[in-house]
Amino acid sequence: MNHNVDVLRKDFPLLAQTARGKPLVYLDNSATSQKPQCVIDALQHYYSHDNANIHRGVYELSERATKEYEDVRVLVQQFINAKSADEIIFVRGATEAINLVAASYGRTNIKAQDEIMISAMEHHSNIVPWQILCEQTGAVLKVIPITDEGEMDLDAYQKLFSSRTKLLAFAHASNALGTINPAKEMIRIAHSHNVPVLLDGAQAFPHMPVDVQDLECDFYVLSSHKAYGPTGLGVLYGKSELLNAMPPYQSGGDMIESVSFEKTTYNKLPYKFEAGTPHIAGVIGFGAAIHYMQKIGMQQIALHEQELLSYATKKLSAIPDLRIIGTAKNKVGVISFVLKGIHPHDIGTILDDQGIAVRVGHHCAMPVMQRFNVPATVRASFGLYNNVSDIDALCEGLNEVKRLFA
Ligand code: 7TS
Repeated sequence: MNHNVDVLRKDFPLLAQTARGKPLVYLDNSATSQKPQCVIDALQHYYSHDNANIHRGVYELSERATKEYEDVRVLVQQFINAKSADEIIFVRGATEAINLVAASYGRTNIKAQDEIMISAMEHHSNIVPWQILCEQTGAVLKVIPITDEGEMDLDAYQKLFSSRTKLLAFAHASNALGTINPAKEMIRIAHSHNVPVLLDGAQAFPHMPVDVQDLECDFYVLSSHKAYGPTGLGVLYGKSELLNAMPPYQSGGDMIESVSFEKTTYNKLPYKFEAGTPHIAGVIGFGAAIHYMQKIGMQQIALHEQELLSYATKKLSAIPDLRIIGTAKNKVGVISFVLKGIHPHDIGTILDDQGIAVRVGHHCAMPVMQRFNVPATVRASFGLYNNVSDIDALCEGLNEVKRLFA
C-alpha cells in the first residue's frame, strides 16, 4: 500500500479536531499514538458482542473471546518473528515487561557483585527496575556512556564487560534523542561474553520492522499504546529457554497448573506469566492495530517517518539559536531541541496556544538531560499520520515563540 498520508489521516478520528481553536497538530507520538477507527471499532465490537472471561468458560462466548485473544498472540509472534507464540507474554506495558524480567530473571540469576549494564540514554523504566534489583541483590549498575551526538559509545561499551557482567538492557531507540542503536551488533558482542540482552523496543516497534530472531535479543519489550493500539497493554518477548527457567512474577488465577495448600505447580508458557484476568479487550484492539500497520507496511511507515525527519531536521536547524539534542546518524522520527534563552515549558505553552502538541520536560530520561547539560527539551515526535504541514506549523509556531521573546 502506498503511504498516502491524507488518506491515512482520515482513519484517525481524533486528528480532525481543533485544539485551542486551531487545527490540532499532534507531535507527541513518543508519549502515545492516536488510534485508528479500526482499533476503536475492535474494542467496541468486543464489548458489544464477545465479552467473556477467557481460558475458563465452556460456553460459546468464552471460547470466542479466548480464540480472539490467542489469535493476537500468534499475530504478535509472526509480526516480530518470534519462534513460538509461547514466547509472547501480554503485560501492562513496556514498563511492566522490564519489571517482570528484573524481578523474575533478575532475582533468580543476579547475585552480589554481579554487574548489570544499561546505557546513559535509557528511559527511567529501563533504569529504576535495575537499580532496585541492585539494591536487593548487591549487584552493581554499569552505564555505557553516549557521545555528543547521542550515539552509544561503542568503544567504551566493549571495555565495560567483565566476568561479572550478567545482563545488558538498552533501548532499541531512544525516546529523548531518537537514536536508533546498533542493536544487532551490540547483542552479538554481549553474547560473545555470554551476557543475555533485554532490548527496550518501546520507541522502535512502532517505527520499523522488528525481527527478534534476527536481532537475537533474549528479551524484547514493547507498549501497544505507542503503536496505535490501546493503553494498558504491552508485550514481553523472551526466548522460551529463559522464560521456562524463570519463576512466576505475579501469582493467582490462570498461572497455575494445580493448587493445594501443600503444593502449587505452575502453568506452562505463556500463561505462567499472565496471572489474573488480562486486558482481553486491549489485546484484541492491539491485534487490529497490528493488522493496520501490516496493511501499510512497516517499511513504508519507516520510510515516511524518515522523510519527515530529514525535512524537519533541515527546517528546524535553519532557526537561529535552535540546538537539536541528539544528532545521531540513525534516528527514528524524534527531534529534541532547545532554544537559547527560552525555557522549554514556555515554548510548549506558546505552541499549545497554536494547537500544537509537543512534549516538554525531561521525557523520563533525566540522565540524558544531565548528559547534555539542559534542564529539559522540547520534543517533536512523528507517527505514520504526520505530514509536512505539521512540521511547517511547528516551525511557524517556533517563529511566534521567538517573536514573543524578542
Ligand atoms: N521505554 C522507552 C524507551 C520509552 O520511551 C517508554 C515511554 C517506556 C519504556 C515506558 O513505556 P510505558 O508504555 O510502559 O509507559 N516513553 C514515554 C515518553 O517518551 N513520553 O511518555 C512516555
